Amino acid sequence: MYFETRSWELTESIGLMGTTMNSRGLIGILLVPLTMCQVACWAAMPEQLVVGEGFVEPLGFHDPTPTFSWKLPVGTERQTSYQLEVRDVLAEESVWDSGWVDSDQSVFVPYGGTPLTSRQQLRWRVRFRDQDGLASDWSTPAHFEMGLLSSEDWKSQWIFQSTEVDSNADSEDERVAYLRREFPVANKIARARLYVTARGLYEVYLNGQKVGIDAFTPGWTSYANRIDTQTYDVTRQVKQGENALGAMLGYGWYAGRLGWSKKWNFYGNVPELLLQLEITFADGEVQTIASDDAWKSTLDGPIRISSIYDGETYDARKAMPGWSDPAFDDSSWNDVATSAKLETPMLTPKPFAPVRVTETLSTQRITEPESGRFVFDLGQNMVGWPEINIPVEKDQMVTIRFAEMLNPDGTMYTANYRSAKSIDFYTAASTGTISWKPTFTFHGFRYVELSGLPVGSTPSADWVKGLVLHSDLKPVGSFVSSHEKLNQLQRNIRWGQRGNFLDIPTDCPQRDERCGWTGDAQAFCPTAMFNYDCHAFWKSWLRSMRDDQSSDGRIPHVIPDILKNRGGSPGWMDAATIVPWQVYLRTGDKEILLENYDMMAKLVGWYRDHYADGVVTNVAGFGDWLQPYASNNIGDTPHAVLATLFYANSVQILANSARVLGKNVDAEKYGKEADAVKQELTNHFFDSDGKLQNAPETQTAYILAIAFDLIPARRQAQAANHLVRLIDEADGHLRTGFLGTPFINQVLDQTGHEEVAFSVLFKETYPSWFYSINQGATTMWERWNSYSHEDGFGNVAMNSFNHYAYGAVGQWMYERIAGLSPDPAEPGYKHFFVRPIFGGPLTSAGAELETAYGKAASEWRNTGDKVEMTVTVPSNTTATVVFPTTNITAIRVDGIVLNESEFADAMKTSDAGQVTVELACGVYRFDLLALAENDLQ
Ligand code: RAM
Repeated sequence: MYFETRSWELTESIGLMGTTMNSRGLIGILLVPLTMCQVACWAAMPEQLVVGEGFVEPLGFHDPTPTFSWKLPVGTERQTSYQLEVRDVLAEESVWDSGWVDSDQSVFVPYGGTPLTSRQQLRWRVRFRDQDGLASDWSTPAHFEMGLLSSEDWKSQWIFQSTEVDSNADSEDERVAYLRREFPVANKIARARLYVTARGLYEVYLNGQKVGIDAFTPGWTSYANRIDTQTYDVTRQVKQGENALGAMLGYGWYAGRLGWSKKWNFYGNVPELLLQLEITFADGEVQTIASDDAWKSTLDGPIRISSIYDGETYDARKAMPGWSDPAFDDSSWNDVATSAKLETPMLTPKPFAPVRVTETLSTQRITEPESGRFVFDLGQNMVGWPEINIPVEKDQMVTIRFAEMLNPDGTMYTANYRSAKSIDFYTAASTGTISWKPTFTFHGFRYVELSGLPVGSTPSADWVKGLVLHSDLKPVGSFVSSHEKLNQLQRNIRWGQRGNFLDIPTDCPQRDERCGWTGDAQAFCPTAMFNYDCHAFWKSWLRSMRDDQSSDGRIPHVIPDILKNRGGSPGWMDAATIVPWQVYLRTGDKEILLENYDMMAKLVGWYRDHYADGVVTNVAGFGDWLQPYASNNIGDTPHAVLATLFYANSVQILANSARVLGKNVDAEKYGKEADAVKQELTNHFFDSDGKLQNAPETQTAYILAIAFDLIPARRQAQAANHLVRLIDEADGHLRTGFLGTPFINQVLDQTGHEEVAFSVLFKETYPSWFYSINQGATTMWERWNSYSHEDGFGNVAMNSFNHYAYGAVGQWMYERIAGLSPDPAEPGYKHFFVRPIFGGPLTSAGAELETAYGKAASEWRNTGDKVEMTVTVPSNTTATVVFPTTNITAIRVDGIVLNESEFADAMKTSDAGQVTVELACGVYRFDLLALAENDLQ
């Protein structure tokens, strides 16, 4: 019976392939290997089932009304209907059956059953009908399990070590607390779940073994409003008989030093733990071990101090072997203090991936610039921990220092950490070899310096490794070209993202800052979405933004807000509109607009209250931050200009969001407001020649007015000419800061100045992307000249070597150099554009993106007599290829002129006269024969 079913499936698959091949006209040579694979292993069922924002079989899921997404098998053109079933595993009953639904929607399909409840275990499966009406088999089922969805689920108490009872504690120290309790388990265990969180940072141990592989849990949210919780399956770690739970508590972002002044440490004074271990026995009985007054604690463990900024001090002589095993003697430990009130209104499962070690870097080079101080070069500026394996001498303290750069004499350059000490200390209990890494601190570094080693030690490369830490997001995109420096730029952008996506999007990861700066985040968001799947990451951060929005509508400068100054900086505050819109555009998830809609409207309201006759007034902020050659940090573009341009952009995004959400009255109202502001600002700030008036001319003012589409088309063309003039006057260089830089290439390109766009990007001299690379950058820098061979280090007051903001150019590299961009009309790559430009010194470029539907890709290669283009369109999507030419006869598909090929009907001409072709899923190869100058567009 089984065999018969399979063979029936296979015949159908092969038949299906035959039809789809013909109807899609794929290029034979590329299709052959694909087809062979499909005959051998293809099963016509949906694959890669995920819940919510890309969660694969999550444990401790957060959303009681999730969405479901699946991919169609390669070779299926499109879905015409689907059926989805969700079952409760323990109750063995269906909780939702969608029935057959006529729809091509295969991503973010909303759950239609009764809201899911805490601890519920679910299994779901889906099937679909394809373009020919053929039904697939059911998918392999996927599981997920809910976490504790409400604060009400917690029967535990917050527990902590009060510093008053411990003479070892100094009030200035961020002393790590160790907590423990033992418990017997009498029956046979069916399953065990650990639900846990902290005000501060925690690591939990069960019977001597760390639970999970996550770091920096529970992460950083607006703690007064929400604290995330974790769920772990500990069935295998709990045993019948005696057990012990242990926890370490670090001060972290909650109680530790934050910001460049002690006064901003306001969340709480000491870290606290909340924990609930639920053991279900074979007979269904549940035993719960909670955090409560049965726990004991001490501050006298080996981690003496651990501070995010300052580093960790470890004294191995204080090690407490077996402290989280049963039968440890804790008689010298204190009773914990408890607080029964949960206080934080929301304790909910963490809605995105935790921080984990994602890569280990090896030492590339060792130097000894000063006697007894060994400097290990990891070859890459990174964020995380050192892992040291070194010889030590009893009672000797090894000092571990970090630096992103070296001074000219080879010593560590640490001045740019400002007040963050960022030093780890290890004191040895006995002579021998040790292996160690810190726990509740992280460092931003390329170099590690060890001193205090046994006299006469000869260092070796395996003494130091770099453990790279960041939110464990799935890499989804890649960009590569024929130009090594452009590829280095792409690597630097990715490293900038990895270094600054440690639970929240930070400005920098190394100095006494490391905050969720909103301006940097909105600038980098589109690029970030190409490199990693950060959909859920942004969603969570936006929740903190909603929590911290001030009542008058302003968005604080940093989220979570530790500055407590309520914000108000144009371009920074607008993260509230730009980030939700960009995430929607790139995922198709409408919920992100819905969740943030009120926040957007409140921000727009604030702008409105400060606006009259074409200008937003009474506004301050960071301006066009760090514009080169400006008289101060805020650049030359006045606040009023920036505020007005961002107001117009934000109200337009609000109107667009209202339209997407079907809020038609709002859409019309805000649409009118946007139109009026645009018209008035045009009249106020631009003369009839598109030249700036009532304000100094700056590149950024022109760039933003065009990028946000705020001035009429004719004036945009004129304004672009003025922009090009300003760039000429700057000897072909940018004069833009954090706000203008992200759009400079895009604006030049969209206004017909592609070659200027390329030349700005490929400039080797200051200020430019390649300039930093020429000075040795392995990630993005805060300033183009944070260091230069000629002048040394930049202004130490703000000199980060890991600052992703200027990495925002990655968007243009993906979208235009490689040519892959989403379509706002069918977001999330349901339909997308392939619009490469073959410019600059490049002979090839390409990008791949794993969309929710499957892989989309665009590659081109100029062989001299032709440009070969390869386009990949995933199942259930369509794409429009826009060829950079008006000459149809130059385009060949499989050697045949395009308008004589089977694509003739799918061809169109764009408004600009360029040839376009509409494609269904498949892999396509086009050849563009040598183009005459005047054919190029
Ligand atoms: C700096 C931060 C950040 C920037 C603000 C205005 O301190 O590093 O990048 O957004 O200032």
